[in-house]
Amino acid sequence: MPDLILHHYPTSPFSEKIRLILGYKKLAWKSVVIPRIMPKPDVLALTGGYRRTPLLQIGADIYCDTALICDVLEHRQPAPSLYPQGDSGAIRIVAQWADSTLFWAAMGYSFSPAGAAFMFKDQPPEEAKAFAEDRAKMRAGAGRMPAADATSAYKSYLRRVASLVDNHPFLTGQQPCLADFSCYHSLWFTQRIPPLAGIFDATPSLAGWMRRMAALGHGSMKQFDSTSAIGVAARSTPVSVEKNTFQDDHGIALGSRVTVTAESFGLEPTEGELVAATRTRYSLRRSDPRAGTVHVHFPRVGFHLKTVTPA
Ligand SMILES: N[C@@H](CCC(=O)N[C@@H](CS)C(=O)NCC(=O)O)C(=O)O
Repeated sequence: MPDLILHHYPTSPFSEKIRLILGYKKLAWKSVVIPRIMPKPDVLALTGGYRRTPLLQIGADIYCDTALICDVLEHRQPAPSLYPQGDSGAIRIVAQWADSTLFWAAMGYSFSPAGAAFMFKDQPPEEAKAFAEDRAKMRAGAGRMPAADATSAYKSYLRRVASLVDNHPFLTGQQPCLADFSCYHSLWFTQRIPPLAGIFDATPSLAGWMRRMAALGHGSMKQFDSTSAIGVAARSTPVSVEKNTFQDDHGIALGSRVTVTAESFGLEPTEGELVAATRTRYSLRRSDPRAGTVHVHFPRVGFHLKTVTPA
């Protein structure tokens, strides 16, 4: 089976979600550390535009967005499952809430002046400036949640999550499920900023849960580099998607030239030929001078599909 190659960086919360799932499933993987701000030429050689973090590469297949990456990992290694009580809409709904609403409150709180000062304290001022400019551009004009509003919301959300772990070790019982990983990564990010970690004092049951989550580890990881990862793509053939059932919600035929763009931030489109559109994902075939022919996959939820109008 081709290797799992995760393109990520250490401080990325969504990457921590995936690293822990790799640990929970005891998977071996290769680690490519990518830049946290643009430019990211080696990422774009694989995705054709999408710049968010992380990406999962398996040969010449590139999986974007952690919602899809979780499905891919669950398929590759079904046990232990991300759905210990069976796949449930409720777990996916909580995970989606955590990856959006909880995440943005946590970021609004964590990037308050005290948090930002701590995060960039050992870096030259230009780093902080470049990071702020990159993220402002990535949000395409949408502001970050004001720190005070984010703090209020985050405190409420922490109480809600804590209430779920009052009576059992993980959110839904004895084993972690997808919702645990989605709720955890934002809190992990805050926990790493000591001047802000006092926010957890009001919800002590979270401490034990966070320790149990951290103890899942990151699986068996080997360092890799982006040039070698692009070489892997170039030498591989994407998995055939021809037999996939086509769900056409857009009136866009397979074989069309399309773009897929994230709905909310990081709006750089990926352009290619639509080779599959299943119930849950889009797959685009594209060619890159270095990576060769790759299939780039996106979840339907959270992404726009559009045809490219000929110039
Ligand atoms: N919905 C996306 C969100 C990913 C996301 O927001 N990642 C952050 C890092 S944790 C990001 O892309 N930041 C900008 C960047 O890395 O370029 C997912 O689940 O993968």
